[in-house]
Amino acid sequence: VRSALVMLAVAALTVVGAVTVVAKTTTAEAAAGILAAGVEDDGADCPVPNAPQTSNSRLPDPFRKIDGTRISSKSDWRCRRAEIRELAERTVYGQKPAKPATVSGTVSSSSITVNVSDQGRSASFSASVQLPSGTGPFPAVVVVGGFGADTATIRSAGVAVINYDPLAVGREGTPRNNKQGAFYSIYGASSSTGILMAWAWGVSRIIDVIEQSGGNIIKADAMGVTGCSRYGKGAFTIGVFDQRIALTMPVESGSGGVGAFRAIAGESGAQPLSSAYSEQPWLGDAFSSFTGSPNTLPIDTHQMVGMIAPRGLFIMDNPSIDWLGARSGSVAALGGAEVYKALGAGDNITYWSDVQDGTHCAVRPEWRTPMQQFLQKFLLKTGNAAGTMRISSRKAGNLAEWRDWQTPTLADGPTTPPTNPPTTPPTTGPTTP
Ligand code: MCU
Repeated sequence: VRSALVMLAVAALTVVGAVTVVAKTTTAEAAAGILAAGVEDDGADCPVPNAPQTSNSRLPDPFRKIDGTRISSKSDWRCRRAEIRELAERTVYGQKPAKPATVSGTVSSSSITVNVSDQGRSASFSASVQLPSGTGPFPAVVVVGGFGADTATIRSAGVAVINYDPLAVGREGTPRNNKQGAFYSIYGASSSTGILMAWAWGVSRIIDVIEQSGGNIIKADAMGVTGCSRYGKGAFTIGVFDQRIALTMPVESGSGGVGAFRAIAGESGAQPLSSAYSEQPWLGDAFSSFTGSPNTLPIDTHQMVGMIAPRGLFIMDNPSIDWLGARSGSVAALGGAEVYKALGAGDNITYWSDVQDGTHCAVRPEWRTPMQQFLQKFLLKTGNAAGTMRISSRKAGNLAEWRDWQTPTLADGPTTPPTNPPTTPPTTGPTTP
C-alpha cells in the first residue's frame, strides 16, 4: 500500500503560553498506513459544520460529509474523520479536551507518573510498568483495568505492559452529576463527558509523558492498548480518540464498546443501550437522548472503527454470551472495514469471534497467533501479516442488511488540485525597460 495515503498530519494546535506549536508528521511508514499518526488528532484544524437532525435505520455512510457530498480521495478522509469525531463526541462520548496547558511526569522501568494542570486545577495519577526481557527502548501496550488481557503473549513478544487503572481517572459508581477521578478534578464533577472518554484522556496524557521522557525506556510511537469487557469499551475508545495509538485490541466490549448501536437495539439478549447508559456513566450524558432511538444518531460505531484506520485494530468478541452483543460487534467491524479498504489498509484490521471457551474475559489460544502477528506488525515493525475476519457463525452479522451505500474507490491524490501557481511569468530575464 505504498500508494500515497499521504498523512500530512497537521497536528493539534498546542498552545504553550503565547506560543502556538504546530507539529507536522509525514513519513513513509505513515503513508503505508503502518504507523500511528504521531499526533493525538490530525484533524484538529478541520471545520465541522452543524449536522441536521436525521433518522436512518441503516449504518450511516462513513464517506458522506455533513454537507451531503461524498469524499472522493484518500486525503479527504482526514477532515471527514474530524466530522465523525466531533459528532461522536457530541452525541455518544462527550468532549475530549485537547492536551492541557501543563503535562509533566516521569517514566522509569517500573512506573509512569502523570501530573496535569489546566484551568487552574491539577491532578495526578500513575501506572505501573512491566518491561519484557531484552534491551530497550520497548514498544508498550496499555492494559486497561488488569484482567482479560494476554500479558504473557505481549511480554514474550518483547513488548512492555503498562498497567493502567482507569478508575483513578474516571470512577465508576458515581451519579452523573457528581463524576469523580483525575479527569473530573480538572474539568468538573458535572462535566457531561462520560468516563470512557475520561479514561481515553488519561491514556493520552500517559503518552504525552512518554513522548516528553526522551523515549529511552518506552517508545511513544509504538504503543498499543487492550482491555476486556468494560475495559474493552475503554480500550476501543482510547484507540479511537488518540491517533498515536498504533494498535487497538478491545476484548468482549459489547454495548457501549464496538457493538453497533442500531444493531444492539435488535440483537436478542444483548445489553440494551439504556442499560449501558445507566449501569455506569461510561457514555456521555448526551447519549440519554438516543438510548431509545439509535436511528437518530448521526453516526454509529462502524465509524469509530473507521476512525482507527489505517492503524492496527484487533477486535476480539465472545459469541457464547448473548449480553456481549457479538453479532452487533461483527456488524460494526464489517462496516468499519470498508473504511480500511477504501484507504488501502484492508489488511490492518482483524475481527475474531470464532472461539471455543465461552468464559467471559478468558485468555484464548485462538487469539495468541493473530495477536503476536499484529504486535510484530504495528509495534515491533518486524511483520506484515494480513488481518482477517473470523466471525463465529453463531453471531454473524450481515453488512448488506445494514447499509445502503457502497464503498468508493478513493483517489490517491487530493481531490481539489493544488492552488495554481501564480500566472505572472518568472522574472529570470532582464526586465523590459
Ligand atoms: C461487557 O462489559 C460489561 C457489561 O457491559 C456490564 O453490563 C457488566 O456488568 O459488566 C461487563 C464487565 O465489565 O465485566 C467485567
